[in-house]
Amino acid sequence: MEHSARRKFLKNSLLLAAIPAIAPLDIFAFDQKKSEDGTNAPPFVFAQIPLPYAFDALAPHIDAVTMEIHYTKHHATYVKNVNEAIKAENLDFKNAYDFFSQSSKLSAKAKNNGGGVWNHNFFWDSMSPTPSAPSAKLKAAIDKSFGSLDQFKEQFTKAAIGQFGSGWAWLINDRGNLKIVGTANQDNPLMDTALVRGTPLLAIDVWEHAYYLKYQNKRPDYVAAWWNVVNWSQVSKRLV
Ligand code: MN3
Repeated sequence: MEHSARRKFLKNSLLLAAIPAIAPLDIFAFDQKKSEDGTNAPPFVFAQIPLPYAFDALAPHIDAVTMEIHYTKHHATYVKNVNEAIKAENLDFKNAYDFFSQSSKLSAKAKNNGGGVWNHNFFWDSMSPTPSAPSAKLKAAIDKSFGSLDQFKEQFTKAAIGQFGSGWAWLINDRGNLKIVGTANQDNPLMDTALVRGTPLLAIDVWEHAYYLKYQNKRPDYVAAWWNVVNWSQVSKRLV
């Protein structure tokens, strides 16, 4: 390759490498709070999705008191705090993707609470009292990346149990490759600060507030029970 062609090739490679692995997905637009006139006029602010089931719907795997406190106290507080930060700091993002893709520029209050809102919306929407199974497409992608559904569950469980302190375990789609990643606190794989970025497909909250009332220190029991309420049809829809 001659010199200038090589330079052009390198430049193009760098540009390609800079394209984030995140697909903007309409199905994740559940955090887009509309203005009072019904439009998405700026600034973008975060909102809680309505819980897709009753507080006691996931019992006995997740008990009603934990669900109620988690949704009405923890999650609601993240909404209040991030929207306070958006106002006080005059933040003007188009949507949550825009927000997280610039998380390295955000204050700790904006980043942590914004992650807190989005992650919980995603988490509620990843569970259901109605059993379901992965679609053929998702099953094939899981087999390709992990060998089998059982091997995937084993590795994901390990990541969830092994996440030190407060955080999350995620299944993400990184341009066709499914990966399991952990994030601390309220970080998520959409953030430009994430070690591994990708489109989230499934997540489990492993903060103690997610399980301590029923399971106390026994995080492995919580994770084992949680598999019973995974909304596989929703997870399947996220693989596009
Ligand atoms: Mn939580």
